Amino acid sequence: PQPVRLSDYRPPDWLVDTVHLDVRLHPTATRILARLALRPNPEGREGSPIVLDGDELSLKSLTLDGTPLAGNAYVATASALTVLAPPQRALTLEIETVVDPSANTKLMGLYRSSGAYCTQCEAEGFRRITYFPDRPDVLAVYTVRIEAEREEAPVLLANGNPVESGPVEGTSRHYAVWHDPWPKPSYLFALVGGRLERIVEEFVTASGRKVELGIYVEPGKAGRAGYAMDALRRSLRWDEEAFGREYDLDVFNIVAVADFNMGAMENKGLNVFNDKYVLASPETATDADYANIEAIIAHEYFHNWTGNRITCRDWFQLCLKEGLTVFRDQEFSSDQRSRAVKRIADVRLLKSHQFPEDAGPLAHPVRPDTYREINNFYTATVYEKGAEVVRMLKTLLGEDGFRSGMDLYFERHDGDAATVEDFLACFAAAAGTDLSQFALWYAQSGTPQLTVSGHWDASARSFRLDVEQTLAPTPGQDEKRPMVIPLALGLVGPDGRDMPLLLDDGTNAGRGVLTITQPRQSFVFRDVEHRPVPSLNRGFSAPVKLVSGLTTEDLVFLARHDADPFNRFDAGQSIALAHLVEATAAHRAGHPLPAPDALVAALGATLGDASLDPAFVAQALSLPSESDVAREIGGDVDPDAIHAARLALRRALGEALAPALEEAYARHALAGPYSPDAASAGRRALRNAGLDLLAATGSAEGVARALAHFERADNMTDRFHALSVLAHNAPLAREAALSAFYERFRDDPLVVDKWLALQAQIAEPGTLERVRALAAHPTFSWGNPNRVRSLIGSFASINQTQFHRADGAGHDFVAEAVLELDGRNPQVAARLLAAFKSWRALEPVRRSSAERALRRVAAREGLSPDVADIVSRSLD
Ligand code: B3K
Ligand code: ZN
Repeated sequence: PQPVRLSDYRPPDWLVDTVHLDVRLHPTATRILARLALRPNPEGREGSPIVLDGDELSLKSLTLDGTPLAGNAYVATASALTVLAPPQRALTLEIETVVDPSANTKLMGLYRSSGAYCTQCEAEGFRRITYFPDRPDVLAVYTVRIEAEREEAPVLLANGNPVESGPVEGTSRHYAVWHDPWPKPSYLFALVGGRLERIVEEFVTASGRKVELGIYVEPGKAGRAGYAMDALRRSLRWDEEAFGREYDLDVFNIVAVADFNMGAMENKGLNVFNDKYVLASPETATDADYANIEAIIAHEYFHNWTGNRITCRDWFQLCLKEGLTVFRDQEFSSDQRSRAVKRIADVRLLKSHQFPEDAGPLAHPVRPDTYREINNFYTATVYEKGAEVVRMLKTLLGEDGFRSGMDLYFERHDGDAATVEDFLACFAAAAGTDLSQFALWYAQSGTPQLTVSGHWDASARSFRLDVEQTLAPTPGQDEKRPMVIPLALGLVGPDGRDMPLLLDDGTNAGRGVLTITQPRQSFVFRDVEHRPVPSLNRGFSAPVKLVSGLTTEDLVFLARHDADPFNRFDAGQSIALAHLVEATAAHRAGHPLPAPDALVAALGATLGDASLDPAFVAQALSLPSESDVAREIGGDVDPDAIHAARLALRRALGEALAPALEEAYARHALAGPYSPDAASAGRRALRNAGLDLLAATGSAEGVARALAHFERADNMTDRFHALSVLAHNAPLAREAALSAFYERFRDDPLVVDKWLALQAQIAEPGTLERVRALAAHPTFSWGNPNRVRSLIGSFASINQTQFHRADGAGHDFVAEAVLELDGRNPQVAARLLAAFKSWRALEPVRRSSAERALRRVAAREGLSPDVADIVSRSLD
């Protein structure tokens, strides 16, 4: 397909005011009658034909204002319906199409999951249901009538409010009519029909409106929807309190389905979810699952304002809804849990997913300016870096400036299909500042590097910081301009306390944030009595790679004393990362590995500090991942050497810290029934981090402790964590534990997913064979995205040593899997292929095997646009 360019944007020629859909559900032949009230757009091109998008559609009938159109008055293909010379006035088209939901393996448009009918329309799925101007700047009011066999689909849902329902007289069928008063783009359309069970609660909004909250799940699973309901209720309340946003319909429904291409979808008033992010019970879900459910329920709900009431003008503006909504869900989780720990987790995710994307062939700006397949742009860059850009805006403008900008955005653009420029203009106006340089964060891809050095002048009692920013070229962007970088910092004195920040011009470094705008800048602080240790980029105030030149002693000091919890955590990680890079090089050179004394000192202090939140300590104990180390090394990467270095470090820490880890393990044992709250989860996380390091030593006690933990566990967090400790550290105890786990949960697909994912991550040469065998296991299905992501996705994106096997068999296997999947579900296939994104950073042997595998994919005839796009950018 031809690339689409932002610079080619033109307003639609025709607008749609109302849509009436009449949908007769049938397993293989669902009939859709669409009545569209169209009118020429005064801002479009005069006299233009009506061009409607389609995808694998066949037209059954077509009328204009009630009269069938002559065969020469229109052209209908599978991908478009063109009315050639329509009267240039308001008119009504009635379009009849028939689709086969049972044959829809792409899971876009109308499809079936466990027998139920459901839809997914973002980004371009509505055109698989009916011909339509399927673009986000065409907003219409929808009325939907759904009809189905009562037996097959007793529940019938669509967007908006229920209007009427009843039997279809004289038949075994029934119907329901839904009306959504809020104009919306077609990508927010949804309908559901099926045999579903519901939990329901009433919510009263701030202004006293009553809203019925419903969560629909497969029969028998309602008992696992309670936590999602609780999270939903808290989300509605939080958006009122934190952003002044109220819900705007009489009902809010969530439907959980087992077959879903991503996490969830924010359809107006009818969110459809991957059931992985709805269903939870202590026996089946881990603390991490609970936290994800809370965050995703919130995220989709928050889209009601940032995405639905204000939508995107075109798909280039995707970050306008996604980055902003991720920022909002991060803030929600921070308020519900520990802000510091949430920030640590978010930055870990950003560094592990977005930084490599930004450093490889798939790098693209937060707002891309060209795409061939929009579904490939639901990326860590658009979502997570997009959220960081909003966070920087808040840091730069301050709490009040940011809130005024948001208020203005909601006021000015409610009902609009808006752009990034519209969004920034609200903040510029509200805060009276110029944001044109800041806007480069949306346009320039790549991770800026900030090199900072500090110089203390004892006689002048001053401290100078020299700051240099650079941004390396990325695909399509050879020249870069300097960015606006909010650098939050503190100067930590010898007593561990922050010193006052007085710039030499007498001004206070406002709120502890320096604003970097130039390639090179210096800042001089006065009245600095002692040599400080600068704590830079506090709270990760900007998504940059910081090169600070701090010594290991400085980092150990910050790990003990920094008042900023993020930097306190990060200091320990920096020590670990530097150690791992050095140890990897030593391993490759056949030299003895260095001793991790500094890290032992830092972590020993952290473990010994009873004032710290256990969840924080658990984060501190969890080392940078193998791919974090690979990213830090940057090129000529040997995953086996990284693995060996990391394993040796875990062993050394387990040995050196054994007494403290054992003590923490004992002290944080919880009594009483499982509760998913953040404090309890933090204690479990700390115990489990200890369990892991103690077992990494390979000692009999370490393994026995993990085995006992596994056998005594009364919740999935403990049970699964112990299983994973055994799987990674205790080859002899592993198989029995894995089969016991499987036997216990074999009928629970979401738990079986954990079992699949864990086995795919074992860093041993036998894993590839194991994964092949599991792909043939009756529990696996290429048709279910959760199964595929658990088994094949985990192997490719987490198991660095086995995916990147030196003999190339891992690369070949994933390439084959991509090709196998592509005929069935291109979106899932393309996502899997993106696991190759850092292939150029590998050492030469693995690098050429990755390239061979990519070329094999590229050579296949008839690739989907999704896979063709990823493979061609990967090889560019
Ligand atoms: N907006 C959806 C993602 C749609 C992905 C389409 N390929 C979920 C979300 O971000 O909330
Ligand atoms: Zn979203």
